[in-house]
Amino acid sequence: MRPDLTLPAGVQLAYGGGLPSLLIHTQHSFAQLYAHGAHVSSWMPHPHEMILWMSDQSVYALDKPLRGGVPLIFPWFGPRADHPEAPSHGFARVHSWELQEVETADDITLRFRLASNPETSALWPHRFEAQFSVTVGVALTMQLQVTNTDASAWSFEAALHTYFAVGDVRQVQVTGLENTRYLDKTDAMREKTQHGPISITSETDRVYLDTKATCTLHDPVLKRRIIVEKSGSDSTVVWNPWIEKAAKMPDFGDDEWSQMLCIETANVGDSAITLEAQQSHSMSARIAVEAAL
Ligand code: TA6
Repeated sequence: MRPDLTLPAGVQLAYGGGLPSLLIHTQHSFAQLYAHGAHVSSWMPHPHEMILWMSDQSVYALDKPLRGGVPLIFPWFGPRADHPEAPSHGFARVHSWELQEVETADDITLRFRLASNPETSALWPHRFEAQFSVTVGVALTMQLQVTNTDASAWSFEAALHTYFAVGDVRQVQVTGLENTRYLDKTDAMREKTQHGPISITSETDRVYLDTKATCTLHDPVLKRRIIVEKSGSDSTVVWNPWIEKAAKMPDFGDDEWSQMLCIETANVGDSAITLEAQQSHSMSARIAVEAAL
């Protein structure tokens, strides 16, 4: 946190579970965020239950990402090509971001910053500045802005790797990606086309291509629809590990797979972003919830 920053009403520092966090209370909702990874771990708009899913097995340590909420993926997605030693999904989610500003109105907006430093440069030899802003209110809005502060162009991938809480993943549907091409990571990255709404009947790991679409997660068990609008993003990733994969992850409870689904606002693969020197790019997601009785 910036040393001269004072926290306004509605924002409290909390200690517990291994890492300091910020508890955000507005008239419309509650959220919890960590400076570690600028990680939103919880969001609950009244009168709904928690919208984001967190594993009961998540680790809360500076060298590990939290399991659940909204991991910030930057500057690469997945394993880094030709760098098996590099952390999966980049370093942003395991770095401490500095809380720069808190703005309170009806909603509360928090702005975090991460800039290149010797640690990041050892992993990725480019100078950058990343700003992540979160607005907590009736909706949850998140924006990742990346600036190339270097002297030459470079490319990056990014994702808001959002874990949504669901009543039973086998009963949900996702609409908005009909007729969209995707790479199926469970089938040797074969390119396929989405026919009809997405249902989850086995391990699902798909990168939907060239899409700016709003997605809706229909949850008949929790009787709600979660709407994910986005801008500055041309990829959407949909992921559920299912039974076997979940059992193999130490920070993921064996029976938790049916309680979550990731719908990730992203720019990955062919949608990676190239920035010229001093150029910036913003990607944002707006999450809203409707009762669906
Ligand atoms: O976004 C889906 C994915 O790339 C899956 O392949 C799976 O690896 C998931 O991310 C979680 O990755 P993590 O490194 O957080 O365990």
